[in-house]
Amino acid sequence: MAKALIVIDMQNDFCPKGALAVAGGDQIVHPINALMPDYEAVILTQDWHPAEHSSFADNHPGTNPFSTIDMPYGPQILWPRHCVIGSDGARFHPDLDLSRADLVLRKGFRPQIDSYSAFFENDHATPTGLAGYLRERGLTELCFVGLAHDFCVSWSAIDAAKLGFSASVHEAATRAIDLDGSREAARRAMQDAGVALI
Ligand code: VGL
Ligand code: ZN
Repeated sequence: MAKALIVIDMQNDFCPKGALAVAGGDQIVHPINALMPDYEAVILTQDWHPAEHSSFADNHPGTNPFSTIDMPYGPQILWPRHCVIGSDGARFHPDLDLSRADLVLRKGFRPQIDSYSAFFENDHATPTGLAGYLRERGLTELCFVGLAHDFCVSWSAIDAAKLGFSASVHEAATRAIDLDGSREAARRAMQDAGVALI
């Protein structure tokens, strides 16, 4: 049983001064680097949106960031424009140790659908391919860290548990957006799904 550390979206736009800054997002970079040697594999995800992405509020005239719209796949929170393909905001935090990353998985690149989870787009059906990669390598114990606790980290960890992986979240190496109590809701949903919070 091999263990993988899955580092979610440690990108400039989710760190202070970024377009969708998560409070304290930069404080977890060094703790994440320090965890890497304890794992057989390190995988990084990168939020990676085209300019016309449907999760950006400014692509829906008359809407405001952090409001919710109905998309064919369900409700979608509209975000400030962030992690645009090729932009500085989409780059990894400069202090993140990239040298041990076996795989960089990009997600959210289809204009018409968002992808919080590292495993599925927000329709909960379109796979990213990560589950197959992990299974082929025998990586069955997954620990999730990174940003944001209550969106991409929790959605990824819950999908991992549903797919039959052993899933944990190292909470000290995450930070939350915390929109309308979303941090506590995410903690409960993870516990209900069998994700270990450590
Ligand atoms: C994320 C909102 C929009 C995240 C990504 O990484 O948690 N949140 N895109
Ligand atoms: Zn995004």
